[in-house]
Amino acid sequence: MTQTIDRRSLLRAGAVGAAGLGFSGLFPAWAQSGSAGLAGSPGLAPQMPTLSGENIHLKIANTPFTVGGRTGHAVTMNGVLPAPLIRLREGQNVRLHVENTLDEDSSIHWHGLIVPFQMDGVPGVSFPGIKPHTTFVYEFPLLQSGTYWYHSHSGLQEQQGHYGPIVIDPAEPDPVAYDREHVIVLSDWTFLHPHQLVTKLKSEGGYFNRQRQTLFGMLRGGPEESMSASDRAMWGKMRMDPTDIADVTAATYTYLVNGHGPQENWTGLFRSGERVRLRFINAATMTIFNIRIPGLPMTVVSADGLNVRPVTVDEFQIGNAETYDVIIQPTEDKAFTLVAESIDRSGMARATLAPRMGMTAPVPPLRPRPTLTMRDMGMGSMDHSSMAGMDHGAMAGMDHGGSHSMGSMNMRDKSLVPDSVKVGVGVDAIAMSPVDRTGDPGVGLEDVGHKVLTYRDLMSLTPNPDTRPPQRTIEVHLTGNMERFMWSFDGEKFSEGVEPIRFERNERARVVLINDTMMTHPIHLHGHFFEVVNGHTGSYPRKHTVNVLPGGKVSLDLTADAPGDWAFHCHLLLHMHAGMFRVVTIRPLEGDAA
Ligand SMILES: [Cu+2]
Repeated sequence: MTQTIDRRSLLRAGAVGAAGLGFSGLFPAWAQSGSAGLAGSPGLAPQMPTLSGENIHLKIANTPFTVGGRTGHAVTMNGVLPAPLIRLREGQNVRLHVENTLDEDSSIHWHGLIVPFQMDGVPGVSFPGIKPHTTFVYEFPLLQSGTYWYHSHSGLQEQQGHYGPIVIDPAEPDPVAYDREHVIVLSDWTFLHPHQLVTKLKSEGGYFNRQRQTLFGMLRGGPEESMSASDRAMWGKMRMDPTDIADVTAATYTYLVNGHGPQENWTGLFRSGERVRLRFINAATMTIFNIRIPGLPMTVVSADGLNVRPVTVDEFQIGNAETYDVIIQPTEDKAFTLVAESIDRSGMARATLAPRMGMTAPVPPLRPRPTLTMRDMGMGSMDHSSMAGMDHGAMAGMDHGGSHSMGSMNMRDKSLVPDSVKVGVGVDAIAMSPVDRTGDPGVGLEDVGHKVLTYRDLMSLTPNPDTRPPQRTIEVHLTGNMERFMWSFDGEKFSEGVEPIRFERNERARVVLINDTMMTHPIHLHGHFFEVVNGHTGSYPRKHTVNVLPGGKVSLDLTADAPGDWAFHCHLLLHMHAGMFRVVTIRPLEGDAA
């Protein structure tokens, strides 16, 4: 029911946007933001505050933040949300003076930047953090170019607005031609204190999932109606919930584009015929987005900051902390709506691309909510008929008898669990036959009737720098207990005593991530780019963050060339906070005896 109300109010917001053109003076100033792009143009300021040069000053502070007519408490940098755009040039040096005016520790991590580990900004791993009312100076050379971002790695500050974009211009001529560019920072805002989010999720894993399937819902209708009788019976038998796609939903979140809610309708300007570069950054803490611009194809030209061979799509899914640059070329004098639907389709971020301020395009309604499939449950290689024929006891040795809540399975037959996975209350399932899903477009996008990007579509524009085959393979299981909101690697949540994952310096290793849960986890390794093994040997896309689909496995080839201690974690903030985190240790350090 809540969902119906949310959807209606969103539609209403869209209608106001469309009808309100003539009297935009009625909107408060914050509702009228528009931009000519990063370069600006006469009469219109550049898109957002921009910091450049060798010395950059950032001040972390408590500030009010207003969206949808309501004001809440944010943690910002230089008083704005998102934080200022930091625009630098490949090959330069930068000193970033970060003043923490909070009464608690803070930090900044430069997401995707290749820096000495002491500059990586993860408290307790790479440095002690920035103490209250002190300044820390980060200093490093810029060894790369592209679209990146920065955010707090302390507590849950990122949820409170502590994030901003980074653009690094290439030293050599840019292989991507464009006439204009916009940065598109996507995020999720809540007026709840993030600790309240955690408390609610701990008390009931599906707290914010207002869309959960119930037996009543099944009878009443909804997407389950399109499921076969055997599917329905199977879901029921397993007491699992095929609509459990996101932990935190539009029930509490307002989805933002450049700090603007759907009603504020941030607008990016273009002139008809221009090639416009959109630099998408998913800075959300708990939201994976599906991006489309109805009526405009998008040509993906870079992923996680690095150039890829251009590939044209109608839609793409962007995990937390991923970035994609796309080129659009609108040839008509009309407005387009930029739609960023949350993966569970409980809500959307919305913006407008238009030749002039005040123009809008129709806002499409949220599409029907997706449901999980057998592949999402880690039964990808079993065909449907064999599933349907399975009896309860044979179901992968899991005992559902003692479970009364949906979405939970109790592990019984431990012989089926890999030795590396610690069995306990924190693990409610193991994917019995995980499959390579790099050719899949993402949960809910299998059947949308147009071209959706997959990882298999991505090929590095330049040959992979290290073509050595991996010397060894390690497996890391992504594990959890959804109902109890417990998240971990290999069944073990992070704590001081947990062993780091160790690599020899310059070792070439294959890391296989196996997702035993029914959620998509965007997994991030600091200090490195790894190759996503997707069939294009020698031209694998090199990324810092990879979405691992439910029941899926992804192989990453890693050259462990950055000595030091690095964070390795799920970029869903509350999953990381719950323990889906490890330290990766690469030795020897500079100066260590051989
Ligand atoms: Cu996760």
